[in-house]
Amino acid sequence: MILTRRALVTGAALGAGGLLSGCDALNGSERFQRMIALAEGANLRIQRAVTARGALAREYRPEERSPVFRSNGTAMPSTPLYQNLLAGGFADWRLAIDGLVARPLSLSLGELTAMPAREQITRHDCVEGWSAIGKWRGVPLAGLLDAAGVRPSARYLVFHCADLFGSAPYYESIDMVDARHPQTILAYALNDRMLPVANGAPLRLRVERQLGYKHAKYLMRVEARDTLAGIGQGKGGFWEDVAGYEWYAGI
Ligand SMILES: Nc1nc2c(c(=O)[nH]1)N[C@H]1C(S)=C(S)[C@@H](COP(=O)(O)O)O[C@H]1N2
Ligand SMILES: [Mo]
Repeated sequence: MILTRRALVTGAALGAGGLLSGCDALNGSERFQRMIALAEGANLRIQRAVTARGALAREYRPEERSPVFRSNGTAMPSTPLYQNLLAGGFADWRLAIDGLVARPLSLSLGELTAMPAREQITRHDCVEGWSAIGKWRGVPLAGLLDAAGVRPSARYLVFHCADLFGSAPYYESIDMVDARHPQTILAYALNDRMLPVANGAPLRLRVERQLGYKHAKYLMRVEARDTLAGIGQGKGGFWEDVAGYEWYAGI
């Protein structure tokens, strides 16, 4: 049975006159009409959701960059571990990629900067009411996930950071759709210079379709997991835990 809009309309119109048979009778039923309307609505919502998630964030021209890319949240992690890594020029820093992966990785800054890179000039939007446009250079996360052999059971990536708020480490998480988005990179440079400490040195996440607080700075570890339970208070991020921010902060 092929349903066209015309058939539905005709069915509905004829329904009043009682001249119905077969499919037309079905088309005329109010319950059936409602069902079709609901299904169309659901399809549209799913369609929009799928296409929207994969769409690229706008990229800007070099001259559109903000004169200063301000810092927010932690500007200088105070832990002895981070201070030691910073004092050594991050020569001893490693990024761990582990959890639900076939091949856990431990990558130095030199190894990361030698990998194929992506550059993008994007706008960062913070919920606190400011935006800034900057040029980021970093390693596409999708390639790193393939190198680590992320398991099909992994549903989330959790980003563990070096800075603490009191005794709570900053952390964030994203799903695999955002993890494999072409503009999702682990960035080590801002505006053609190595990342300043205030902006997350030596490595920070750029997840361009989401708000600022999702872009975890001071990365130490990327953990592939099947649940967000058991980390922090279980809401998937520091601000989600302490202030009820949305876990999916799509823009
Ligand atoms: N580790 C860590 N990551 C973080 C934060 C933080 O305090 N610590 N602040 C978040 C917020 S709210 C924003 S808006 C951006 C700010 O990035 P910027 O300092 O480069 O401007 O980093 C996000 N990532
Ligand atoms: Mo923010």
